[in-house]
Amino acid sequence: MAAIEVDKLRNVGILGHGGSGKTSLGEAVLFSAGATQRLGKVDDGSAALDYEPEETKRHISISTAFHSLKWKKWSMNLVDTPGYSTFLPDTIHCMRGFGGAVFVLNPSVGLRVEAERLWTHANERNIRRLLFVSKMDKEESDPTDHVEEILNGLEAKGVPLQIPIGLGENFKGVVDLLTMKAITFDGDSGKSNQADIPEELKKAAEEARLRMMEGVAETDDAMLEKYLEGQELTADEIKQGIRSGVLSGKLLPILYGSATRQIGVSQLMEAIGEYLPSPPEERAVTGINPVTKEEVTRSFDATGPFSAFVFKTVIDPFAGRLSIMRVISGKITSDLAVYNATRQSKEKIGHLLKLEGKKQEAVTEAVAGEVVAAAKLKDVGSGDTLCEEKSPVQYPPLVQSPPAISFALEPKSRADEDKVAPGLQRIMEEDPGVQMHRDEQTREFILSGMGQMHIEVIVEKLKRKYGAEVELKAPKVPYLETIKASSSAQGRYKKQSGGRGQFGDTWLKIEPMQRGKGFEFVNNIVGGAIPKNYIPAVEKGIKEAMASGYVAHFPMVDIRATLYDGSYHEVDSSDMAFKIAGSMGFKNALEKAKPVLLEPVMSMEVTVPEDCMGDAIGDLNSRRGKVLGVEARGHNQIIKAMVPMSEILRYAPDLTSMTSGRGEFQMSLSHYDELPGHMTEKVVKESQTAAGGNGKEKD
Ligand SMILES: Nc1nc2c(ncn2[C@@H]2O[C@H](COP(=O)(O)OP(=O)(O)OP(=O)(O)O)[C@@H](O)[C@H]2O)c(=O)[nH]1
Ligand SMILES: [Mg+2]
Repeated sequence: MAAIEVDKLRNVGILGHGGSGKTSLGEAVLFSAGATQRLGKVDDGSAALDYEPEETKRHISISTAFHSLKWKKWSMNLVDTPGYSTFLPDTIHCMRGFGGAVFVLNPSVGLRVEAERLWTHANERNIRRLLFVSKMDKEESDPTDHVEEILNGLEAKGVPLQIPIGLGENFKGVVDLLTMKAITFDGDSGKSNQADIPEELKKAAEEARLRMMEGVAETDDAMLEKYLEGQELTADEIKQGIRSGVLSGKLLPILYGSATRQIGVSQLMEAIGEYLPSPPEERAVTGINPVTKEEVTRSFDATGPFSAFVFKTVIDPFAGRLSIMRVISGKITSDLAVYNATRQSKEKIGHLLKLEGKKQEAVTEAVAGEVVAAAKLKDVGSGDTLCEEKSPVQYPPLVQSPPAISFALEPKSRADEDKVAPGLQRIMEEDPGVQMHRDEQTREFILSGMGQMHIEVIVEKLKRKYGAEVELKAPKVPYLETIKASSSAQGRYKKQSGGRGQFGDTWLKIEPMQRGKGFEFVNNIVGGAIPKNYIPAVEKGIKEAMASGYVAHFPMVDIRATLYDGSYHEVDSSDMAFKIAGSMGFKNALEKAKPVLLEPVMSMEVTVPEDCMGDAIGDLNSRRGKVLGVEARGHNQIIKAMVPMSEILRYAPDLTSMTSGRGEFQMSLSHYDELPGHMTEKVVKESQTAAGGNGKEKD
């Protein structure tokens, strides 16, 4: 295999809302480039990028897929991500694998909540983007103004590279504003012809070209001067201007097309090559040196010391566990000894594979910027950094999304029982949105995920891959707990028994933190009141106490705990004693800290026909919902609302009967709010019943 030319490499993600046409676009790109022999279709299950049985059955993407291709002088690695909110945790993690993306938009659908979320994440990760307005064969009115409006809302500066020729069924191609030529396509063959701009589009094309030049000129003083003096910018200048505008994140080129009809696909590929960054042009990645804790910044440089970030794990039926990583500096080879900076352990690389849809191809090396999978590593999980032991670096870990829905799982038979836990363990390695724990009291498996469909997918996978059949029981709301006041207390653990005693003594202050901040531990011990080596044990004790809650045994969050005093005993103190003292101190402090329950609140978008709107809003209000606004979309109304999860668990059948099956909704976890006081008792009772009716402490 020829060595890769890094400056010609484009790692491109495809991002956009659920069903916007990402996979279809990926398939069209692969087919145009000759990477697949026929055009894969989502609808008949033939897509190379949606190959898992759970995906082909539902015609949606559930897990991110990778495929490489060659196009002209460029090597591309396409990363097709899921778009439905239920499956976004995987998309968000996989954003660590690319620095450039095609954002797919359907203007008639507008900006969906999940698209907005992805946009924000892409901004945070400095992912450079092109906008592809897809499904133009379905757009019945000229989308250009609407696109601009959406982009204004996102505070993005769009520059048109094209205008569409024809709409809906008559969509034929695009006018290229750089060459001022009309590119039209023969039927659905993907073959195009170039001609002069049709008379009726000339004016619109001129205007759009001006908008493009204006946008480009604004990013560069010299060009702006030339432009304002009325001089034409050359094609090369415009291209260069767009490129630097995209690389600095200031410009968003807009292209139009149809994936299923293969219109505008090669134009998009050209734009990917011309305007999206090669790895060395992406922003360098900052981590820390795990030994000195100093910041370390690595650019995508193949000559640097090796480092890579594992952002996804796949359990392949044949190849075993695949750790999918992006090489950030240096190179990885198939016999390399590496250091896992996250787990502080050594690993030996064995088989290296490139992912081609569901297939893999063996490779002997991968250099900075490339995405590669290593098979059967000993102890590596998603979120780990691999590096050279003598130049260690640890990149920021993956952010976990809190689960939105929980069910109790019941194995169908005794034989299934033994397979459930190991099966779920492996599914959790692959899927960042899944969480599972065994409730000690009820001995139930509690499975948490991002939504109803997500849970169904997990159950199917559990059966297909691991032979475990389960039934789902009533969903549980993942409440949390926090405190509303600050307080201080002592935790003193002393035990004198036969031989060596146990002694640990801590003074803690606990205070509420802003919602979403999690947990912070502050060590304010001065003068060695507690020796340094016992401090981590105190923190561990506090964390354990937080995990088992106070009001109704739900995990506690948004608390800062400050250890400010204590004492120790030369002989009797130990990690164990300080862990218990930390936990006792925390529990003592809780008594005066006004602990309360927090409930998850969902952000909802309910689409209903006009005549059902009053009923739908009334119903949301009766569920303690807050309606934020209503928007018209064709004959439908979209109601945006915030509703506590406990009120909306069985919404689907109610909405169906309210709208005679014409309504639909999407929801995702928005935030946690304090549970109204009068409802606390009910939740406490439920948690006691779940714990066996005795209301005993969990720990
Ligand atoms: N008419 C038309 N239909 C399209 C086009 N692109 C995709 N579709 C259809 O839109 C539906 C969704 O397409 P997908 O490619 O699965 O969309 P996606 O964005 O990958 O969806 P998720 O990955 O599940 O978020 C399918 O029924 C496609 O056939 C297009 O350009 N024109
Ligand atoms: Mg898809």
